[in-house]
Amino acid sequence: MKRIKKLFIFSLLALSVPGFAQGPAVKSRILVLTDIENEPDDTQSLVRFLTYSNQWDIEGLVATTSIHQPNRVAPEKIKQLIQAYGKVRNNLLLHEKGYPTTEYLLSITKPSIPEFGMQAIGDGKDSEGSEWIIKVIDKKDDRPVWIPVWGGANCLAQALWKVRKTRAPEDVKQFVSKIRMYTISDQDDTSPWIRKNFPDLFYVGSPGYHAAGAYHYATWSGISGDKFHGRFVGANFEIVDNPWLDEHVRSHGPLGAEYPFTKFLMEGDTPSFLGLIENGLNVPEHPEYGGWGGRYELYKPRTLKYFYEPETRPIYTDAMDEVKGVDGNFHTSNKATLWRWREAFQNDFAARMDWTVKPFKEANHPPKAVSKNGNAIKAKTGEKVTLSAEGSQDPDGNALSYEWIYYPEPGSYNVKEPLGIVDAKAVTTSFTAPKVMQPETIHVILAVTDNGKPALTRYQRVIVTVYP
Ligand SMILES: [Ca+2]
Ligand SMILES: [Ca+2]
Repeated sequence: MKRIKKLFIFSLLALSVPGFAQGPAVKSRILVLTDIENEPDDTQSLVRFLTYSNQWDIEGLVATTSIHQPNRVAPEKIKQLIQAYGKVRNNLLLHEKGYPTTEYLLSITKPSIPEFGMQAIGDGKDSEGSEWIIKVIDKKDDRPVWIPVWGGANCLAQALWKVRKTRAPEDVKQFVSKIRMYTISDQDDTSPWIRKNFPDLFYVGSPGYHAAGAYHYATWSGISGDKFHGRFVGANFEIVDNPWLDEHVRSHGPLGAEYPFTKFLMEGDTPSFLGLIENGLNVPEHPEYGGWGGRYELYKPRTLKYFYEPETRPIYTDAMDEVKGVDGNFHTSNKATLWRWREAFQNDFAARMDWTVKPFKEANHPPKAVSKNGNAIKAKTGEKVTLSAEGSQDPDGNALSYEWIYYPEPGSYNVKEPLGIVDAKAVTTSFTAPKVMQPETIHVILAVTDNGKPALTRYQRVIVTVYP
């Protein structure tokens, strides 16, 4: 009875606000592998991750090794951060529902074995972590399991090794089909091993590579890259630098106090889950669409930094966007696919840190962006395509501003010239469907930003298919 009522209410909501249909009705399942304690940035990433823990069904937090920390795993550090989160959980619940309990999070925190790379693969190398990974993937649940890999991948490699050794090929295939893996470069030699041995595995990774006498930085470095890490002159560095983090994160209660000072780059591991946040822009199953975590296209990657092995298969890897930077110039780079959203995802994190210490009325909450005409529009060449954000709203009653962004790169049309959107800052606007020779897709992103502090942005992605 209750269920029917819920379904009824949900369908009413879906009818009244069509854009909500792609909202968080189904949460993503996530299992994180982290070489936490190798340097400050895993700890930083885990603080941010915990403030979003109500967005997902978190199913595992596994402490691993990596090239930077080959003989140690540090589950105790994960537990320390969960305890700090426990002190602010009640306050987070004033702002949004669904934050998991500390008891639950502690129960899914597991260690891998403290050995490096392929040395930890084979008979007798099972660990609490690798057994847990198998258990989570085997669960009777049709949703895939997203596995952000912040260090080495050998705990997952051992799980795959064991499943392949003990199961029939079709069962291995089924197991692999549930995995969605994102690695922050190759931090041990099991990443290339996984790619080679499991060619069907959904794999997103940006290794960075040497070419033409220069090192090309991995997409993930766009999270906070600075002069030292490749001079991303178009990106705003101030909002990822220590003074900003002092003001908006470290000064904020028991969880903020756990956020360490940045030694190299802020949160190098965070791009692995930024693209899983429900914001209306991110479409996790389509890394080539682009989102807060950057954009990745399916092809064979270049030579890898640490563990060279000829690549045998395509993965989702570095894609290029042309983006206007804060310096006023256009930049075409893989890092730009990530730093283009930096202000929005930093403000979002700052608001969530406010949630850990402030009452509802003193903090900001994101608007709800609505695309009145839905997320898939069909049009013929020469036809007028109407775009409307009518019905967008803000839970704090903030004033909203609108921006319709033509995003050429993910579409098949992919023409860099402006699309001719009549007034890109209006609630309702239009453009004329361009001339095409065959059906082509055009991605238009609606960004709705409130005037709260900090200003928060939510999106709708409208994919217009144009027919000749
Ligand atoms: Ca790491
Ligand atoms: Ca607001």
